[in-house]
Amino acid sequence: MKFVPIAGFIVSLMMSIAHAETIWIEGEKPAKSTMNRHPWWYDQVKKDQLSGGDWISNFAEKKPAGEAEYSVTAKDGGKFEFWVRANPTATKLSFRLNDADWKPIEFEKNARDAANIAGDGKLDLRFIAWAKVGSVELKRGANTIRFRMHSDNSNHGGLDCFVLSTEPFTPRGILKPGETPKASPSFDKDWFAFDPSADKFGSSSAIDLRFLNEKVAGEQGFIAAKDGHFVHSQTDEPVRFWAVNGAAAKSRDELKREARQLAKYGVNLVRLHGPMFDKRGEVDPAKIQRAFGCRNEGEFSEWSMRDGHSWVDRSALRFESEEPGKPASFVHPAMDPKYDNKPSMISETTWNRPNRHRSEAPLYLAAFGALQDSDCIVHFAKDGVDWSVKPGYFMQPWTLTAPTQLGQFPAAALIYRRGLVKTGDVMADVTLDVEDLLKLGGTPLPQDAAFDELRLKDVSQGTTLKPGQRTDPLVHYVGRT
Ligand SMILES: [Ca+2]
Repeated sequence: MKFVPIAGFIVSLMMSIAHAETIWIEGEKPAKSTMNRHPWWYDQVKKDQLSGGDWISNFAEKKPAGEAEYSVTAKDGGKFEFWVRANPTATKLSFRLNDADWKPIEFEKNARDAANIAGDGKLDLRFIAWAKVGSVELKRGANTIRFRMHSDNSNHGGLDCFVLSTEPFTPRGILKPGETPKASPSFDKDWFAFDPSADKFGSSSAIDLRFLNEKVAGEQGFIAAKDGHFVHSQTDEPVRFWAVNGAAAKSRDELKREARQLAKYGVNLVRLHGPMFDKRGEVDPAKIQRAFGCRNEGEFSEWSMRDGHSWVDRSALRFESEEPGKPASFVHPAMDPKYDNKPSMISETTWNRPNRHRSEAPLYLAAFGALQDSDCIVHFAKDGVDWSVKPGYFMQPWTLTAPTQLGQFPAAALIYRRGLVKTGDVMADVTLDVEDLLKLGGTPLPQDAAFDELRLKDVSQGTTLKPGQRTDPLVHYVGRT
């Protein structure tokens, strides 16, 4: 009898191995098709950016919607994640599984990993993106999937491939699960592609910090301010917040996955970027629902490098000046004074890309945040759920889901939240006159770093303090202020 549990375990293991199945089908290989390709424009795309070197497309002004049918064989049948790689731009694409009704595929909320594939590089309709269609039930053996392209403009559309998988699938361009990208020949031999497979959030992970958070946020009551810190109001237990601006997910499914990812990496607060209240200042539940359920406005901006902007590699650890060769600049957003014994929060900060020193950020903020006893540090910005250089179509300066940032979060969050760097003594205690402050009279503490170009516009000119009146800015690196 004592062998039974082991045998049972082996059988269940075998079943789970047998069940894992990923089916990848090329759009350009249908069993039947009524698509009309547009030979000299719409179908002129960069074939090397398409799986299998081609897609199936439809663009025909006076013809009915294009349809293509595919045979799909599932070894065991059951529940599959369903993904398509298709043109997301002003398209209408529907699918029909076996004898079920036609269903539209939602690209607006779900498009991921988007790329312009126009052969001539023009910004027109010719794009490609992955989208998770949802979860479907496949029969054991033969199934049929049909796609219909019925866009308002000439029924246009393009389908590169589609995937059905019993395991979590992460889109990575034309790479199939388990495939590695070709290393660029210019790469040093010590470099390797950072390309982890989809996270299954298994219990064997050594870096999972989910246990640091409550089971459900608010279990120990609302967060309150007490003795200069945040506490759980029912227990008075102090709490520091390692936070991100986000979240990036646009659908409920994805948000669930992202919330789990954030908890794993040590995050315990998400800052919603935008007003969650109405004109009277009352909380608007619809806005909160939208923010959590589907939309995250303001995250998908374009790469913001304009006339007059420059790019300098600066190490914050060395206080390097904005202008190379100039004296060190002892200002930094991590410098965090506490005011009037209230909890203190750095509401958004990061090391922007491009910058070779970006990997300093998480450990720097964790160590000096803990030393200064900051109560919350919000990292800007969680703009993608998956590891990606470009979470949206454009590259952004602050993408967090990168090895240099989120990749270091487990260690950094632990240092900060657990106080593994000890809180320093009070090094400067400054009494300020409220009237002076209201006149923006400034303080002897260095505040320069708290201003970016947007905030500086609100400050009246001529408030700079004279040399000798300032507290040594390095005070922030030895203790509290
Ligand atoms: Ca293809």
